[in-house]
Amino acid sequence: MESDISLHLPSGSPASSGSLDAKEARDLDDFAAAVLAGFARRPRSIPCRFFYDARGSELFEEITKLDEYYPTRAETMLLEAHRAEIAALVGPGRIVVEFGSGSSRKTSLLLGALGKVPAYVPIDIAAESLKEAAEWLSGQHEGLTIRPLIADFTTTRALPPVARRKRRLGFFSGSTIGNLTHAEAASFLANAARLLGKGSAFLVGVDLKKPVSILLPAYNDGKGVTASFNLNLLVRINRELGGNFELSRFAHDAVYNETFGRVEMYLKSLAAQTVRVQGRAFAFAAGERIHTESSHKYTVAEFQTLAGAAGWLPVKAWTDPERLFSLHLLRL
Ligand code: AVI
Repeated sequence: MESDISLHLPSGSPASSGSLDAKEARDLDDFAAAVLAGFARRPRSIPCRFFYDARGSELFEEITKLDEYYPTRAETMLLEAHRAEIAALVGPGRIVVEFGSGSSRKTSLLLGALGKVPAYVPIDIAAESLKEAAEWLSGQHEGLTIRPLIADFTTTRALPPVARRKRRLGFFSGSTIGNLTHAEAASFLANAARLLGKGSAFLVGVDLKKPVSILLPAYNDGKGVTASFNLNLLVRINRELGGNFELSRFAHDAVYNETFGRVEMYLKSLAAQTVRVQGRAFAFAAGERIHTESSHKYTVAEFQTLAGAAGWLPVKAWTDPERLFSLHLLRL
């Protein structure tokens, strides 16, 4: 039997009407507005969601395979080691709702361990990666009903009808929650509680606080893949917004901010220079930095407190022997 995949768009969403070209135009407007607003502020910034154009997604895939970038490996190992226990704690017959289309490999491990899953609902704003992930998973799990939902998973208000019938298990992997501020993470967890509903469970992968000697190389690797990932934002501005950034005049910078418990990434101007974007001139001082990403790290207790404030009760948290990464099972 083949798997059953059909795309679901939230009713009334702008993406549910109009052509793909109209959607591309909206995405471009969104990018332009975010860059112009981010450059008008101090410190200057570009939201990290714009990393993931086709090239950025490829570079992120490369990052996940780097020796220095431990999170993907550590989380996959935790899932492999504890999937049977997770499945036993979660119980049978749950609809799986994934926030972000995620790494199909990790999702496949979870789906395989859970046995018969009534439906799988991945939620992501990026239609292309959603489609690719759904297609790959349908090849791995015969007969699986897949209902991808094209939506912003931080604010999704309703699930497709198929997901409303049974109890649900949410899945949010890769420590993507770390890319949200504490306030955004709190509001995401509260929204996820509303969306998944009473009786649901939630499996969340969260990167742990650890020595800077391990953290910083993960965001500043020897091969320079993370630097290319960061600088690709400028390539994207040049291509899509008529920018004239000279890549050799900016450098990748990653630092650990002890006060906020997060790795911060920046693009640093190597000289005093003026750059044009969409016909507007922006002067950069030598050494001035554009903030491009924060990646928050949590102790197990810190994350449980954050989740608890949104109504989630801890069931169990697993960590690896080196204490690199944590996997939290929560319930409502
Ligand atoms: C997607 N996210 C969890 C990654 C992280 O570790 O914050 C993005 C990333 N940025 C640089 N390397 C990886």
